[in-house]
Parts: sequence; structure tokens; C-alpha cells
Amino acid sequence: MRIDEVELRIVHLPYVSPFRTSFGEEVGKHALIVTVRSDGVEGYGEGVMDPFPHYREECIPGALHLLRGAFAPELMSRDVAHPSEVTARWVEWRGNPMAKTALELAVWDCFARQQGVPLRTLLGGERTEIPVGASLGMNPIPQTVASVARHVEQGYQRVKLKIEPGWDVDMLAAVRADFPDIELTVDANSAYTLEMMDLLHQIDQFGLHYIEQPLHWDDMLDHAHLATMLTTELCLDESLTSPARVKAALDLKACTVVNVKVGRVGGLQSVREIHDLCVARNVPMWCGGMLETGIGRAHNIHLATMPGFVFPGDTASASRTYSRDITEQQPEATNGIMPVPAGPGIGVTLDRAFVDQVTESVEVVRR
Ligand code: OSB
Ligand code: MG
Repeated sequence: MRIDEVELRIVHLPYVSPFRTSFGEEVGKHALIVTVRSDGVEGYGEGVMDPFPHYREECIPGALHLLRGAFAPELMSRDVAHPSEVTARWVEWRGNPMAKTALELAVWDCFARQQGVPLRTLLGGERTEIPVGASLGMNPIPQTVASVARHVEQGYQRVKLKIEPGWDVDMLAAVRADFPDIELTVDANSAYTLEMMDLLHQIDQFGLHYIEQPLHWDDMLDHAHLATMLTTELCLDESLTSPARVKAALDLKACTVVNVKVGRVGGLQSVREIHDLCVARNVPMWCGGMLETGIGRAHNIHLATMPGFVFPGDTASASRTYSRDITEQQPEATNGIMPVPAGPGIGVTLDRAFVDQVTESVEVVRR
């Protein structure tokens, strides 16, 4: 395929309610929506970097700079035989997996649409629905317990609670008092250190399935140490930025569960490599989320159909996050089951009038 144009668009959407984690509170989403055009067919990708680097170190201005000045021109300078080869062309530019992914995803979607197949088919995903859980931001305890009740009632297959020091033991005790047996996990987004072993030992007592990223956002060694001191399993999120880093984490026993976010690991080809590694080592994976719009959410649903994604992921109903999304189809889960959008590519299309309303900037890079 020959890519003729790459469109880089920043949209801004309000969340239904503020989302608070240990790294801050967000009231809305700035999303980078990338469109590629090839032979009259469009494909869409989404970048999950924020305006400022609170989760990992990428940010939107940096991503635009690299996409405009390096990745898009390189992509359009030569034909693409298959989307799996795209990110290898950008290795001379180090890091920046989220920026690379935003464009790579658009190429995968465009390629699948040209072939007339759902994206999941290109990835070897045979399932037409996936199990999902929900990630709950930090709120006062009564609100949190009520929110857990609502999500359990709606059938979500696991509930994940955001924690930080001082926002952990009492909240977990309250939730466990009402829901002693539900599948429960916590996500600290790097808020703890090994100096806080007392707290971590208390968190270890709540029968959690796993603890997600308790320590520093780029660490492996401390997590490997922590794993020997807890009975609860560890899952890494922030620290896993490439197939090589996943292999290192597994070799070091820094985690026994893997959260895959396509943007963090550098694209779908990286996801495929991580998937095959985890399947070969019998390591369970699940698909994380970054409160994506309908474009990124649809990509997540397709990739989570790969057979190694055995635990429920964070790709819950779009309506939990947005009252109006930028796609015409809004993926919704029923009883903790999310249907894979049908049709070619990622199976969703842009609501163009609404996209224009919420666009903050748009530019087109041509071949
Ligand atoms: O750590 O998984 C995370 C959202 C933004 C940044 C980091 C994380 C999250 C979530 C939300 O947990 C998951 C979702 O509903 O998309
Ligand atoms: Mg996380």
C-alpha cells in the first residue's frame, strides 16, 4: 500500500466524571487521532500520550513534532507491504512508543479495511467478544462502595480500584466488607516504595488477584524484590515499554501478570511479540486502557481477541467515560462481555460533524 496523507488531529472531550489516580485528577481527554489515507481508504489510530507527562514521559507536543517531522514522512517515502513492518522503519528514532503506535495503528486499520477483513483477523483473534472489567478512579469511600456495587450489578468480571498511600487499607476494608468474594485488583500507578512495606503487607491481606504497578514507573528490580515479600501477585503496567522489557521483567520475576497497552509497548507488532512470549511462558495477559475515545477503544477490543488475553481487561463500556464519543458506534459491554465491532478494520467510523466540533488542531502531512 502507498500512503498518500497522514492527518494529525487533537480532539478534546470531557469525561462523564473526573478520573483521579495517584498521579492526578483529569476532567477530560486530549486525544491525538491519526488518519492515514491510501487509495481512497482511510484508517484510524489514537495516541494515548497526554499534554503533560504524568503516566510515562511522552507528551502531545513531542508526539506531533516527531510524527510531522520524522515518522509520517518516512512512512510515506516507501510503499508498505504489510503493517507489521512499519515500526521497524522508525528504529533510528529512539523510544517514543506512543507516538509511533498512533500512526502504526492507523496503518493496520487502513490495511484491514483494504483487505475487507476485521482487524482481529489479521491478529489471529477468533473471538467475537471479550471479557471486560472496569477501572474505578479514587473517590470517597461511600461513593467507591456504591460504584463497586453498580459495576458488579452490571456484570463486570473484575473491579480494579486505584490506590495510593493513605487511600488503600480503609477503602479496601470497606469494599471487602460488602463484597468479600468478587474478583478485585488494585492499581497504584507507582505510588509506593519499598520503604512502605507495612502498608504493602496490609494491602496483601485483601485477597486481591494482583497489585498493578505499586513501585516506580520505570522499575523492575524493586518489583522483583517486592514479589518475594508478598503473597499477592504483581502485574506491571508502566514499566513494560517493549517486548524486550517484558522479557526482562519475566526473567527477573518482577511480575507474573502482564498488562498490555498497545501505545506503551510501541504498536501492534510489539503486542504480537509480547503475546507470543507470554503464551510460550504461560503468563496471563490482559488489555489495559487509557480512557481512549472510540478509536483507541475499538483497537483495544480487537487486540484483546488474541488467545493469550485470558484475564478481563479495562476496555469497559464507552458510556462510562464519555456521554458523547467521536465514533458513530459506541462499544458497550453487557454482563461483562464486550462485542467486537463488526465490519472491516476496527469496525467503527468517525462522527465527522462531532469530531469537527471537538477538534483543537488539525494538520495534514502529504507524501
Ligand atoms: O494505569 O491503567 C492505568 C487510565 C489512564 C492512565 C492509566 C491507567 C488508566 C486506567 C483507566 O486505569 C482504564 C480505562 O478505563 O481505560
Ligand atoms: Mg495501570
